[in-house]
Amino acid sequence: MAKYEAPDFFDLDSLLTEEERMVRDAVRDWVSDRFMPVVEKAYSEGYFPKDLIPELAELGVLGGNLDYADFPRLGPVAYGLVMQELERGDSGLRSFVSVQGALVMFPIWRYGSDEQKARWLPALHSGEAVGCFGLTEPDHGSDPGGMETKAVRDGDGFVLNGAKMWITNGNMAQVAVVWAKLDGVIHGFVVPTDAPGFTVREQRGKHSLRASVTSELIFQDVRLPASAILPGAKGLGGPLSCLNQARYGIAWGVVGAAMAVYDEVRQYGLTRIQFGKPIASFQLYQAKLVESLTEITKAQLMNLRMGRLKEAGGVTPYHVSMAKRNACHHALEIARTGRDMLGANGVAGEYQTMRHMCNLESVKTYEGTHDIHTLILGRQITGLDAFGAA
Ligand code: TGC
Ligand code: FAD
Repeated sequence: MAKYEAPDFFDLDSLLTEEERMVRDAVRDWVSDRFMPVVEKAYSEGYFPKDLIPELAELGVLGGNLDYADFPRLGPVAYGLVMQELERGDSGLRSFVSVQGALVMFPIWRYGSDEQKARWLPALHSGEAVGCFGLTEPDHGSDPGGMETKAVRDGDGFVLNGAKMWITNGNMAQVAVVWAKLDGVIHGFVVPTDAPGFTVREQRGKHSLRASVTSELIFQDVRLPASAILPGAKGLGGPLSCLNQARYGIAWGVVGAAMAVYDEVRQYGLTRIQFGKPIASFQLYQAKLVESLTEITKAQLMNLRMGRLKEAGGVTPYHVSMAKRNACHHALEIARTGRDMLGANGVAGEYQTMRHMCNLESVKTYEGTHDIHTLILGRQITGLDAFGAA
């Protein structure tokens, strides 16, 4: 495989701090040296390379942005760059880190008791424990407010019943952050996956995110102590605030996947000869490269601005929705076009473009589909709610 040359057409590198560049370069090198050699086998055989978790922990990327104990406290831009570099490797790798940090550690850190924080945050940061986040249900995806999973009071504690589906990291997790209705209001519960009555089933047969574990969670009379509830979260705003964190990372991440595709296709075009010339010398090939690089550059600029706003405390969920929606749409289009530009080699596992393309189909769907982010932004722009419109 040719050495990766990351596209940076507008010299955004010069707008980064030295620390941000160092963090980015450390993760970029780790992905090249440690992840790229194993990703194709993991993807084709359908497993997450768990043995690399201690190395990810060593890089400080598991919840590394949280202000807790001796965590490295990565700033928003450094965190975004980490996501970009991880997803340059594979969306499944970024998903693992996103879920662990933004969807499991973040709610415990933001809404948890001191006891929950002490029990789980250090273990999740060091990779000794893996977490998963259960919001989606078989009958409630885009509309999580309709969830049927229910907790009822039982003495001092609770009893949990219901099911979650499409849950990243499920079968690898020791702990699940589960969202359920208690007296009709959504609350979060920190549930050890070995609790009696808790069953986890892997969802096999995906044609996307194959190097990521996806599972169904089933709760049948799972008894929980009073200390299992997240004391600070009440209502749908609880899980949605976690999604703001994860969607922020996805906006950066998918640009990494698009950068990997662009680099592969550009290098291929320079060496693949047809009609006696490199195919990159043909105008149609160049036009596709130009479109791809332009969209990558626009998304990189949007992400950097979003990161600086986040640093200053000025980012809103609407900025995040626009960045996630835009970056996923264009990354997927770039990957689809890139697959075509590689000809027959575009379907071979030796090249990474089709793997990214298949992954991005999921990334466009999860954490709010393209349509749902359109409706979120449409409501913000007009003040009119089109979610339930006929
Ligand atoms: P709506 O009326 O808009 O809001 C209900 C309450 O929530 C508050 N809220 C937010 N709070 C924080 N951040 C946000 N982004 C928020 N959006 C809304 C809102 O203020 C309100 O609060 P209150 O106090 O007034 O009750 O809700 P709605 O029922 O109209 O629903 C719309 C909504 C927002 C749920 C929908 O647009 C949506 O986002 N659906 C998408 C669901 C989704 O993204 N699921 C993701 C599951 S996790 C996942 O996919 C992980 S993949 C990870 C990986 O592998 O990387
Ligand atoms: P649906 O909500 O059924 O939507 C189907 C289609 O209808 C979409 O095109 C959608 O845009 C459209 N649609 C829905 N509502 C409207 C509307 N009002 N107007 C117009 N169009 C609409 N969830 C978790 O909780 N935790 C996880 O860790 C997790 N990991 C995932 C990993 C993978 C690989 C995948 C694929 C999904 C994961 N999810 C997870 C679930 C994901 O968040 C949901 O799939 C997503 O929110 C969409 O829900 P749905 O699949 O039920 O689609």
